[in-house]
Amino acid sequence: MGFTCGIIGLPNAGKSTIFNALSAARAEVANYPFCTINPNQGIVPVPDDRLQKLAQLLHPEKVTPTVLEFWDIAGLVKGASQGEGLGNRFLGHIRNVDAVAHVVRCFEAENVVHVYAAVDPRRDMEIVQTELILADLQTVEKRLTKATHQAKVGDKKSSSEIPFLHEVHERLGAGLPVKGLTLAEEGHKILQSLELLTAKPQLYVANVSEKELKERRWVSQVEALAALEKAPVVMICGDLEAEMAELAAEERAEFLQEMGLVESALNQLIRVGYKLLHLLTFYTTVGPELRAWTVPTETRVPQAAGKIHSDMERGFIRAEVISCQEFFNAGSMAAAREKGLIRVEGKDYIVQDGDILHIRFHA
Ligand SMILES: Nc1nc2c(ncn2[C@@H]2O[C@H](COP(=O)(O)OP(=O)(O)OP(=O)(O)O)[C@@H](O)[C@H]2O)c(=O)[nH]1
Ligand SMILES: [Mg+2]
Repeated sequence: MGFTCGIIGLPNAGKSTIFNALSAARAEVANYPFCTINPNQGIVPVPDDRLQKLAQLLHPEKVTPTVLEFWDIAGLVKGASQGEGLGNRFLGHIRNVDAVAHVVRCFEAENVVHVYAAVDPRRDMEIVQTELILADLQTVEKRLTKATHQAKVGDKKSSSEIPFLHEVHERLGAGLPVKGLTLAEEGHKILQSLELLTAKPQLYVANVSEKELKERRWVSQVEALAALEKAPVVMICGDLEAEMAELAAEERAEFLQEMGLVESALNQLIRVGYKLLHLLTFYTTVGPELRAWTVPTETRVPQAAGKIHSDMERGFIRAEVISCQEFFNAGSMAAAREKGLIRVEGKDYIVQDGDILHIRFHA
């Protein structure tokens, strides 16, 4: 199962433009609100310098990067939580993602309608945030009504939920996202089962023009609001990235150089999204294939092995482990082995970002 990042925002913020550039999947790009009726899904490889370096040293026949899935979600409007626009459909789709990339329009374009007249990132962000909070309030209220009812007929579990639900309700009622609320452990379990929208990790994408890239008139507004929730901001020139996505790899590198950029903003978006999800990468070399894998931080090695094959988790014996960095220093597996750099770890070992794993298991 992969990890998913939903792209949300107001209509005409540039979500599909960015999604298209990201995935080469063909979501409709049009100057028309709601051109995205179905959520479009796209899978993108996670840019990874270590994997490239490993490939140079190991000469595998095949190199497989790890991926992140992006969903292009229909635009949200004021009143979505009450069913306005594509309200419920919108909210249903976003419940299924692991993280949210919120695209904020920071570009002026006479030919691209803004649903609320002029460019105003602060207002736009507040509209979206308010809708998410209202939707969460509904979810919590529904659950509260149910729990209160069941508590009355003597259900202990339901009555123990009530104080937590009130806490969550109070926070949302104050106009704040659930994320950042500290609850007792029991409360966190209840939170998880509620799948609240404002509990999801969120990053902001400021979709800017080339002019705004230099002037930062609106971007600073986005950064100020994002800072309040400690959310990262990525600046993207949507139409420029879309153009770049059409280019061949070499031409793209030239284009970047001309623009004075080190990497495309899309790469940055993918990496920030990956970090936001608290994911880490480990590597395996099995036969001719060098492969990168993704697991959440704090994953133990048998569960990590289970990503590769369920047999490996079930029959797990031990893992041979070396960090990429140590491997790079040694220069080859043979040298690493000679220097005793390859550790043997048991089932309680917690996988670290950049580990190269060799799993021993009973078939
Ligand atoms: N000038 C300019 N136009 C852009 C930029 N990004 C997107 N657009 C244009 O804005 C229009 C809408 O872009 P979309 O990507 O379809 O917007 P969306 O957020 O997916 O909109 P909905 O799916 O309707 O919610 C298109 O005509 C794009 O070409 C940008 O950075 N600069
Ligand atoms: Mg769209």
